[in-house]
Amino acid sequence: MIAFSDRYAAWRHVFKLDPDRAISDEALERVCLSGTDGILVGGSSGITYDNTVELMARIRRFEVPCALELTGADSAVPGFDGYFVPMVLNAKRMEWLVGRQVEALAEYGAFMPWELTAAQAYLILNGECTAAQVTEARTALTADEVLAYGQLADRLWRVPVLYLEYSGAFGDMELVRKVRDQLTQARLFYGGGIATPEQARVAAASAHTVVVGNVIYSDLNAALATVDAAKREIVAGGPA
Ligand code: 1GP
Repeated sequence: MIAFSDRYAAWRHVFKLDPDRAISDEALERVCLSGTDGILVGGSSGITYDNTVELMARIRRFEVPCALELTGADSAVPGFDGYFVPMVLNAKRMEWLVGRQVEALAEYGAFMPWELTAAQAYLILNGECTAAQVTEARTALTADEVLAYGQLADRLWRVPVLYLEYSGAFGDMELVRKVRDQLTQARLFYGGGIATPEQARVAAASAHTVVVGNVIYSDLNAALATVDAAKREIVAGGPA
């Protein structure tokens, strides 16, 4: 059996689906058969056990690997291929760094499938996005601070995934690349504003894994076009 860490280490492109947003069966089928490396299930608001389990069951009709970003005990749905537990490094509200995770572990720690679970250090860099508002993230960071957060996650805490979250806005790719280049063991996930093949290509050249979300709901064909663009960039000499 392939270890979960080996699986996501090979992801170049993933789609993120939000349990709180409607998607037709036809659109979901196209997403799942797109050739993407995985589906991440997660969102910043309105996530419940019921809408998470429903979306998982629909994705499960396809073979694509599917992981859950577990942001609260109430949406801890069994049956995913893997689980990411986000910890928002620059959240002002402590509960998003360690509070909710401790609450969830106090309840479900004994049942956690640890071999399928990875911590995800989140750095939210778009102050406008819902995740920034919910966590009251301190997003006005200098490049040096961003790099320092990267070191904290990668070297000090040895978190396996660092996620640069620009949700809704295309980020600073030069900075993303700098962060990736200093990582020693963590995988760099980048998400935010990817809506064209060219953006997917540039992001894939700057991060290990690119995450495409919103555009699935606004322009499905554009979303599907990001898959090849991201994966081709890697073949053409993207990050190892
Ligand atoms: C959101 O990082 C993901 O959590 C993807 O961002 O929705 O802007 O594509 P977009």
